[in-house]
Amino acid sequence: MITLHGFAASNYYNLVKHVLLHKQLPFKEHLVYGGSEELLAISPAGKVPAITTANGLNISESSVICDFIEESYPQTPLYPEDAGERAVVRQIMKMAELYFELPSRRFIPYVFSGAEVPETTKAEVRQVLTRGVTALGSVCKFSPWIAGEQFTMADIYVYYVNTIVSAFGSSQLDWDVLAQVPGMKEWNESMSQLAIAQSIEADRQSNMAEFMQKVKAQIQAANTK
Ligand SMILES: N[C@@H](CCC(=O)N[C@@H](CS)C(=O)NCC(=O)O)C(=O)O
Repeated sequence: MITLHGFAASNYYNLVKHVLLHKQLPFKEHLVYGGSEELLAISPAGKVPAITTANGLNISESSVICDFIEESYPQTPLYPEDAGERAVVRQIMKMAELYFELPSRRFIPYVFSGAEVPETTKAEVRQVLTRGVTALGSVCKFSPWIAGEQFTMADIYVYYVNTIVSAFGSSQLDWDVLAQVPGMKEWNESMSQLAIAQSIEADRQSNMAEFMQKVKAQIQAANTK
């Protein structure tokens, strides 16, 4: 059986969990936070999520885990059969990671430490997000799913990326980023209604207080060094 390592407040953790639930694969959850030796032993970069496969192999990096799950458990496929269509799905995922997720994450250290975000950082993030808006606006179809008629890995991936983009877009940039991509808000709303998304959201909320305590403890430890 697969073990999923990490914590439910993580959007990356949640996207992998959504894939496992969508494919109805049995898995165990192992609660482990960033910055721990325990996590480093499983995930070489100390990042959440990681999985341990049924054969005992540890794998990290969300998109790599998604591909491993799809290749090992092809039932209820999440990628199209056609190589070109698969590339389009992966292109959407990569664009969401590079131009939506990663720039939005630049706010996290400031938000957690309570520091003011410099205007230069805000401008840089806005510039990369603008690239993402243009790119995703051009490749996403929302008819009804993000890459077209088939529900794919990109639907799951981008939905969890968007949790970060909308939270920080509104709180730090006063900008409704998702509204800039025609059709994205409506699609995002349909994704949020899925039973799997709702159960993952409930788990996320249950984990938030403990996760924030861990973050505060890490900041205090770093400040007293
Ligand atoms: N590239 C990684 C990023 C994962 C990531 O940034 N996870 C966060 C939690 S949402 C994390 O582990 N943060 C702890 C840290 O950066 O030390 C992936 O795609 O899985």
